[in-house]
Amino acid sequence: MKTVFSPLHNRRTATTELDGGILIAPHEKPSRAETILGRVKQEQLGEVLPPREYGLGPVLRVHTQDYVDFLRVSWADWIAEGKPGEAISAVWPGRGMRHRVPKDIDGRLGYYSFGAETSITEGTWDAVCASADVALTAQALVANGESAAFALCRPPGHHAHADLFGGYCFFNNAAISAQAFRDQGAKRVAVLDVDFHHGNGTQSIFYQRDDVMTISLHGDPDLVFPHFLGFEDETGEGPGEGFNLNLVYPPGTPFSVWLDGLETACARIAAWQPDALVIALGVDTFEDDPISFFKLRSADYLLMGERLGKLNLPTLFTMEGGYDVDAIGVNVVNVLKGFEQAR
Ligand code: OKS
Ligand code: MG
Ligand code: ZN
Repeated sequence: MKTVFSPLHNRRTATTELDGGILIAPHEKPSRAETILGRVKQEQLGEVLPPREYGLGPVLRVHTQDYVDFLRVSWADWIAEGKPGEAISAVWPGRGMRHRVPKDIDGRLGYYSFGAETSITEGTWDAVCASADVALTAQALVANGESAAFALCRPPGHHAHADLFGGYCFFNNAAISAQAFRDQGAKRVAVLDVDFHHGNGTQSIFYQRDDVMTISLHGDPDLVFPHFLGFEDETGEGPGEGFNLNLVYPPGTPFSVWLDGLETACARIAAWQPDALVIALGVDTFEDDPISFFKLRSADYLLMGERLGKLNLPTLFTMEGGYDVDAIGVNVVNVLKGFEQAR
């Protein structure tokens, strides 16, 4: 399987994440991508390619123009106001307040985000654009006949809505890619999110549509991020009714239990016979992940990949979460190797 990777991910080097009332060094850090790349090479998974540049056209198929414009200028606007730290929102439009875009940067940061853990920094825009290019380049490989490809995206994307950033995500690389498959003629596309967290952005973007099915397995949002979306009674809306599936699990969930959910997800996908599959691949389901509560072990990722491979669909993997950097390379590449073994 080919991997697409851009060194421009390094333009995102945030130094602050608001966590537990203090600013910590972000969990979502450059060494994550470098470690995965190292393991891809060590295991000789396949060729590593740089991305092509696609510009904002495919991004604007799922994100709003005003949101994209905001992201492009947010750092410059923050600096122009003479702010001393990284750009972090401290205010949001609460219940009963107006949902309109304010002029000042503090107001716009709140309007376009849903959390304070994700700071905007000098190179963030460059890295975000490169991450989407990585996804689109890998998507094109699959659209042009490769059986599968790995988009080593950083920053990740699955939490980003059409006009919201948060959860370390800015552009929703999985959603952008799913839409690209549609725009290139695929009739039905499934997005399966195996990251520990709910893929709230992806769900939201396709919630009213019957051409892109979204499924996510994740930790119970009653207990964990993103807190306000991802419950099992969210099944889609209007024409999208029945095209969203959330599979929610409690703290301590082992692979044996999680695999039941994957089986349910795979059965639903297989029955629908999509033309393409996008896997939002996070490995923060790992037992030693610092921010999550599932108990998957490194060997389990081989079996996960094997089950995904058995779907026998043209498959794009987009990299999402996973924060135990010591294990992230092994776990990610285990999924991809298991997948290939099943083909
Ligand atoms: C806040 C924790 C924020 C968690 C963000 C989750 C990022 C992630 N203290 N998404 O898949 O891994
Ligand atoms: Mg998930
Ligand atoms: Zn995650």
